Amino acid sequence: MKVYQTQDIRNVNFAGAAKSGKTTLAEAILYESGFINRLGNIDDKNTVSDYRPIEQDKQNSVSSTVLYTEHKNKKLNIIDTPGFPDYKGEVITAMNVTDTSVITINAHNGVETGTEKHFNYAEKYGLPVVFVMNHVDHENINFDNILNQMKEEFGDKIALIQYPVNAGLEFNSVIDLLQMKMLRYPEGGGKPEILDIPDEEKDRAEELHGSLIESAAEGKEELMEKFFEDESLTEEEINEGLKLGVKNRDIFPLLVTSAKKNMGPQRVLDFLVNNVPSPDIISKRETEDGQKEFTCKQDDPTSLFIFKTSMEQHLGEVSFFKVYGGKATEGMDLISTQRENKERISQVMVMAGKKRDKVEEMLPGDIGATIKLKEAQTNVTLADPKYPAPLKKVQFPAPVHIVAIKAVNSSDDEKLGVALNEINRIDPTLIVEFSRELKQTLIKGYGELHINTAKWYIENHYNIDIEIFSPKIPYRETITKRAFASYRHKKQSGGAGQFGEIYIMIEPYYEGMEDQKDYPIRDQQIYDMEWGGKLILNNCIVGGAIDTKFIPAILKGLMERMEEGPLTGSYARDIVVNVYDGKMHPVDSNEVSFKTAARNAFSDAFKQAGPKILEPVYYVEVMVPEDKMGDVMTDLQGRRAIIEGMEGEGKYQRIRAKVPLAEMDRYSTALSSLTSGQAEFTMNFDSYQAVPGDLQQKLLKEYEEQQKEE
Ligand SMILES: Nc1nc2c(ncn2[C@@H]2O[C@H](COP(=O)(O)OP(=O)(O)OP(=O)(O)O)[C@@H](O)[C@H]2O)c(=O)[nH]1
Ligand SMILES: [Mg+2]
Repeated sequence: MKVYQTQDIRNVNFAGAAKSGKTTLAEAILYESGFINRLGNIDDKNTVSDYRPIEQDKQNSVSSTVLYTEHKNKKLNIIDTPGFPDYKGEVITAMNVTDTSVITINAHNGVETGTEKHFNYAEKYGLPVVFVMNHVDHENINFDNILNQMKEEFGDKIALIQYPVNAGLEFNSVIDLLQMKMLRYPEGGGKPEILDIPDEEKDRAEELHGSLIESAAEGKEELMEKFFEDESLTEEEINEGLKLGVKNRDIFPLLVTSAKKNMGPQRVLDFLVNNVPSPDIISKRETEDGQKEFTCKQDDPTSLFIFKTSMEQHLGEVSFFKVYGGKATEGMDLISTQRENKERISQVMVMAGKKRDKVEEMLPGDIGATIKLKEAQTNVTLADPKYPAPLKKVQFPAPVHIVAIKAVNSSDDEKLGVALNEINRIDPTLIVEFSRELKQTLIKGYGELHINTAKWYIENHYNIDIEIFSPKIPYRETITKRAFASYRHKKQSGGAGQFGEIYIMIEPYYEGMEDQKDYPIRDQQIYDMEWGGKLILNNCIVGGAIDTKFIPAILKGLMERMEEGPLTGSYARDIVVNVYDGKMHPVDSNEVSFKTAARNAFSDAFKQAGPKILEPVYYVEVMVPEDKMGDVMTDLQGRRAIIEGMEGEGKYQRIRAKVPLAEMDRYSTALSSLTSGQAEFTMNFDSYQAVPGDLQQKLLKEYEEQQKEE
């Protein structure tokens, strides 16, 4: 494969609502540019982009696919992204490493939530946008209606490049406002006949052509002058203005296709190659320390940013990168910023789904892949040893859907661990974590679909039977008032006996509290619990009733109970223990005896000290369209939420609330069905709060029963 100069490269992502036709459009573009000689489609499960078994099974994209082709001596790199909202991590990544976003709109559905969300991402990352109205071959398509919707959503920067003459089942023609011709596609699509605009379309075409010229001229003074003088511009001049307008996000061009019938993709291909900016003009990435901005220059130090990792049959782990500086050459040694270790680029490849080709070298702005890296993962930079600065990582929103997972057969535990690790390498937004506290493996993602994708891989690719269930809640235990207890541990069986006796008074700890005065404190130790809160141990023993050497054993006994709280076995927190008396035996007292005595005295005192179970409460923000607000509020109230406020933001309302974690189980699914996927939410840990009395009773009972079973 030949080496492309930076100015001859175009990097675009295909985004837009689920099923709007991104993969089908990509397929037609690959076909029209001669990259493939047979046009695949979704139904036949033979597209280049949806090549993974899971995608063929589900008939939708699950992961983004990097594609490339050549047209008019330009290299077009496409990242085809999956449209379902749970795969937003893939879209965000693609937006980070491409230079233009092609957003498809399903003419049958109009502007969808997914369209808006992806448009917002493009805005956030400063990417030019090209709209493609696809699916225009459905019955009852009203082009003008959708155009109005689009203008309402995305403003008046939309510039019509084409409009359909006969949208609907008979669709086969568009008026191309750049060429001022009618393009009529033959049965089966492909190359159109180029015809004069029919009389009945002339007025409309002229008017729209005029507006197109005007928007094209707007960005450039010379064009504006020329336009005023001649009242027109040539196709070349319009393209020049469009290019500038597109790059500056002043113009969002709109093209029209039926990707499935291959009517229109060829013009999209032409348009992209001619009108969207090359990486030298627009592509940039800062180093993490902000010291340097890489702008795809060859005389910069080599800097390859790994944005994606995939597992491929026969190849193993493949790392996709974008060259932000210098160039990538086969056999070069670079520094991986992950651990500042050496990584060799054994091969430089270009990939399009399963197809691949080798390249000798790759210049800045281009997108390629390599294999056999030792350990470098997604979001790592492979850099020139002389300038080993990591580039800024792609930032993902925090996961909001958490489940617990386990292998049905414990003999599969290790295999499951390997599988989960690989899944996380491929999709860094699926976070896997073993909770020591809950003794559960947790997977965190963006929603049920996201988790089910992992499940599919584990069951079908790794062949492991698994169970997915709601995770336990990390409750805490504490006390609300003083209590006394004593415990005598005494054992005489055969040889050496055991004896330890202890008297304690416990009290709730709170920030800024004063030490109790009833028992003079001889020594105080303060421990910060790993899980939050404190344990304070006051040694108030007088007259050597218990030898100081037994204090560590007492502490150990207390800690064991802090770790496994007396009420429900959850972590305990914020407790002051005053040890004020005890007894020893000259021969039988030892560490075990005092540890046991401390454990039991602590448990007894705890249960009398107005014990409370605390639950984690999260700060939740929901963005919801105004008309769905009532339903979402009612639902939140049913989840014991405390609403803290709401504010309007455009046509959305932002609801701020505090909600117990126990009530947030599968909230993403509930919210999505309440609002037809139009709402979004974030959640972050806020604090621990006492659970209501009835819930406490229920939890106590559950624990009691569980103890009986064990
Ligand atoms: N009638 C018609 N069907 C289309 C058109 N484009 C795509 N389709 C069909 O619509 C469905 C979705 O197409 P895809 O190409 O998978 O859409 P996508 O946007 O890649 O979907 P996701 O990746 O899942 O978001 C498939 O069944 C396609 O065959 C079109 O222009 N007209
Ligand atoms: Mg797709």
